[in-house]
Amino acid sequence: MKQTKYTFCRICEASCGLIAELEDGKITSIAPNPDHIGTNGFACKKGLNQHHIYDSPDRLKYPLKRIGDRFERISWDQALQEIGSKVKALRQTSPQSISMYVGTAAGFSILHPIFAEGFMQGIGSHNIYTSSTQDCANRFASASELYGFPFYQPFVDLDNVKCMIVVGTNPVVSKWTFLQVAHPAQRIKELNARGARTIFVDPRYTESAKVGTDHVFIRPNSDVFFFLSFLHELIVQEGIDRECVSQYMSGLSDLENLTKHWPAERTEKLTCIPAAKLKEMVHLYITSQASAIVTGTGIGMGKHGTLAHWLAECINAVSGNLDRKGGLLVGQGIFDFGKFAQKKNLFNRTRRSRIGNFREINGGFPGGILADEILTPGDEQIKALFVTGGNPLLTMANSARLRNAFKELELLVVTDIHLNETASLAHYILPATSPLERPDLPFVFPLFMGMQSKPYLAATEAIVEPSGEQRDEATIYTDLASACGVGLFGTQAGQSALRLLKTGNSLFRGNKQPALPQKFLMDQLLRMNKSGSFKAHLKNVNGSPWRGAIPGTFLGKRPTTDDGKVHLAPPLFLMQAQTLEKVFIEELASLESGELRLISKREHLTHNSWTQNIEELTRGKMGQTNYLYMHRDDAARHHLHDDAIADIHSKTACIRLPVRLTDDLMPGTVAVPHGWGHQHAQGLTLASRIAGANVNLLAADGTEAIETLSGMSHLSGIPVRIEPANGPLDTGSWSGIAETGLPEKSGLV
Ligand SMILES: Nc1nc2c(c(=O)[nH]1)N[C@H]1C(S)=C(S)[C@@H](COP(=O)(O)OP(=O)(O)OC[C@H]3O[C@@H](n4cnc5c(=O)[nH]c(N)nc54)[C@H](O)[C@@H]3O)O[C@H]1N2
Ligand SMILES: Nc1nc2c(c(=O)[nH]1)N[C@H]1C(S)=C(S)[C@@H](COP(=O)(O)OP(=O)(O)OC[C@H]3O[C@@H](n4cnc5c(=O)[nH]c(N)nc54)[C@H](O)[C@@H]3O)O[C@H]1N2
Ligand code: SF4
Ligand SMILES: [Mo]
Repeated sequence: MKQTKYTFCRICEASCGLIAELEDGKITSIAPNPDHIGTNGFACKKGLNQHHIYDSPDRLKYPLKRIGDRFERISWDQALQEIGSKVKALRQTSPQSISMYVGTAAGFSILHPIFAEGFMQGIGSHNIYTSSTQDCANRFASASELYGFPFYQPFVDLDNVKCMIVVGTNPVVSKWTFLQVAHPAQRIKELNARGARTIFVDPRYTESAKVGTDHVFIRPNSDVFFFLSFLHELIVQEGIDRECVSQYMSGLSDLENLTKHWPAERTEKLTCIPAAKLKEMVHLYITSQASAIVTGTGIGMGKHGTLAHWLAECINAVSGNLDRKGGLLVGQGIFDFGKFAQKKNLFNRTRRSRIGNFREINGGFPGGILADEILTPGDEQIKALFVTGGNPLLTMANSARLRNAFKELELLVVTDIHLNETASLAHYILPATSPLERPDLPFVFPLFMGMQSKPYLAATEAIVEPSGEQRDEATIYTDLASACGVGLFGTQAGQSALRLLKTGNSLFRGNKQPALPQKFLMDQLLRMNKSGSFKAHLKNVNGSPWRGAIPGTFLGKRPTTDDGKVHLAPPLFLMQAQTLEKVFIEELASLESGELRLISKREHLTHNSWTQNIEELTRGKMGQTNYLYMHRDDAARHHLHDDAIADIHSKTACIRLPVRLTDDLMPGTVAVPHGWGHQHAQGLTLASRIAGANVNLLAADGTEAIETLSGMSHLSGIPVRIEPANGPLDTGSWSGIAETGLPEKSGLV
């Protein structure tokens, strides 16, 4: 039987509206939905081919248990019971010995992260790690200090902005971050067509920069100095909206004191942005009247991501562009999340990590100390880890060390749709439903914070049934809580209610896996917040019109700082800024020595580490390996040419990759895409046969390698040394290439 079903994509923030064609319950094709009011017929190749990922013969269908170096199918009852009894035993000694890593795929389901967090609350452990210290904890740390709430993330008013300065994000490939924008290339072109200036500040002449009106190269990791000079110049050119600042903000004089040491003439040597160019940019930013600086992971993954992001936010705020038409808006979702969080004291936990004394940011500790937390003996040493919707062994810093740490765990439970490299080390693997096998509401940022460039609300059914025993994560974590003898969210009454709901719902599911009534739970969320019903939104297959972010609704009204003002100069940040003199000297020395800096590079056809197991996304030369991208002058200096094989050395490891020459990188900067190097994944048949190396072998972990204000790992701007390879192309090693030049093979278990 043929059917047509409407849904939306849950791979990235664009959340494109999709139409799936089905035959006998299986998806045969996916097309963009041309009538969708938010995404207007846009979708990318990943989204349109996702059914091949979920229908792959490698898809996890049953719970698995590792016996020796093999996995055996077991029943859900056995898996839950055995995991539960191990957790109970560990919990008696220390609840903190049980930890969780929440990956980015979890964020693309509304219930998954809530129930995973609820499980950890039930366990009584605060040892939670998330992929946010790989991508955005700097933004959360900054917003917590400035506005009192991590999720106040101002976003550009794309419809009205006249001068947009984009620093460290490549929306044409990534499809924007911290804002839902479908078809970014078209949106940027629309801006240009109505006379706006779109300036990209990036060490690479990116796909986005090519669409923008201007591009400026910047030395990796020097953004903090660029923003210091920008703010300095903004003050000199009298671009401060003093009335707005005095009414709604505090701390301007501290910023003035800080920036006076950093005129553009001083920082140009390091940033490689001529002072005259920066002054011109500031002039344009001031005179355009509707301006915005937009940042992304390029600065977050750098060394001083929190300070850099903080300064960018300050520039937007003190110039009067925050909360103004054409500047930056602070959205609101189906409820006032900021007020709610303040009332419930949600994000003000003050715990410190056992290793390194790091603060919790958004209820999570830095991923960069996870290996140390596992390897360092002590009362709260981590002995068990739940990994949910992530693949830390490819995506986190110093993967080789992390992998050795994971081998020491007494219990590793991975909930995923594939047997990836992290799952390959697990004691138990729990198969999850795929995005298209679960009902859902939009991504948390639009739903809770209104972070959309075209506002709408939507709901989707599960459009296909799982073909095995896969379960949704809300059900998995409720069952795990029962098996571990704890109540989800720490309440036994709540746990009993959820169990009842699940039993009731499962009665009507015939042969299907038992499950919580997900649609009912999401319906309650909508109704509680007077946002319609799940059913009503389902009917609007093209999205339901929704209120957009309104200028003038934030300042003086919603910040949740103690005095309701924007705190421009948090003491913690000012203190950290004192170290910048030393940093500047070191960075300059590095530049002058000709030291190469390695940055990341996202690609159209890969999504972090999980899209390389299907033919549709790996065809052609570019789909068979990642490359080392180099400027041709750098390559010549290092005796390298197109397709030559290079060894890339960092402080932690060496990886070997073929070279691709480009004129798009600034000299002194090289780039390697992440998420590659699947040779040790037991269950990724295709991906494990293709080439490529894991670039995160080159990133350092441990307390010294972490950005202290936010706990961010340093994954971009890494100092590297490059030379022609003195051995064969790497076909898959965990510790990189040994110094002898021979690929070091390590066994799986
Ligand atoms: N060098 C370098 N490293 C980086 C980055 C970089 O730019 N450079 N980028 C970083 C960024 S931005 C991020 S967010 C992190 C990502 O880090 P992770 O979240 O650890 O990695 P992903 O590869 O996104 O892993 C997602 C996993 O979820 C699984 N999955 C997909 N759908 C579902 C589902 O519905 N349920 C469940 N349970 N699992 C599902 C996939 O199979 C995959 O294994 O890594 C980062 N690491
Ligand atoms: N196709 C695809 N789309 C994705 C993903 C994917 O893996 N593939 N991942 C998704 C995820 S999880 C996220 S978080 C978002 C991230 O979305 P973005 O933040 O847009 O990520 P990138 O595309 O990596 O853009 C980072 C940019 O920063 C630049 N850069 C690197 N170092 C520096 C520096 O020191 N200074 C400056 N100024 N720039 C620098 C890089 O050259 C790059 O252009 O993308 C999402 N979308
Ligand atoms: S752009 Fe993102 S949301 Fe849209 S189809 Fe591609 S992966 Fe899915
Ligand atoms: Mo991310």
